[in-house]
Amino acid sequence: MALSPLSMLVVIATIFLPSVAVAKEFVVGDGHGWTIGFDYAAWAADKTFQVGDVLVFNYAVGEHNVFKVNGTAFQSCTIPPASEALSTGNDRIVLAIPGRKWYICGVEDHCSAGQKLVITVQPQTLPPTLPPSPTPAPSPRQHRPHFGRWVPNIFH
Ligand SMILES: *[C@@H]1O[C@H](CO)[C@@H](O)[C@H](O)[C@H]1NC(C)=O
Ligand SMILES: [Cu+2]
Repeated sequence: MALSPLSMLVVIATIFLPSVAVAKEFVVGDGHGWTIGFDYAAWAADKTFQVGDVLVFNYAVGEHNVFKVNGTAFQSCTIPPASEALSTGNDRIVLAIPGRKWYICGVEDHCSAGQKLVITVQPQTLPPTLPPSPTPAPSPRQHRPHFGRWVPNIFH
């Protein structure tokens, strides 16, 4: 039985799809959002964060904000300059690099009151299975042969 081009596409997609890591979106605090009086350590405890996933911080504009800080500032609740704050009320952070990531609220004493989140971002566990795109070695520019002997440079 011959497969139509469309069927082939479906077959190929079916083979490759399960191996493509699907980026997840994490709404920090779920329905509670980014606020005080919520246990973000417990929230994060049962979750696995991977490169490519997205954190979404939801809060009323002006009531909170988001600073990405290092572990030291996280522990001591040292608030960075206001210019570094995310403050849209719907801040999306793409987790691009594996490792530990720390986020705090810089409004009043919210950080000390527990409005802080630390997560560990895992590298993508599933390596891409798509064949690597060929990277042809740069070929030196060839002199164009005379009429009748022209060969495309790309085949050299
Ligand atoms: C952590 O961040 C603070 C404030 O931004 C900075 O002063 C300090 O040097 C940083 N510490 C490390 C270990 O990077
Ligand atoms: Cu806050």
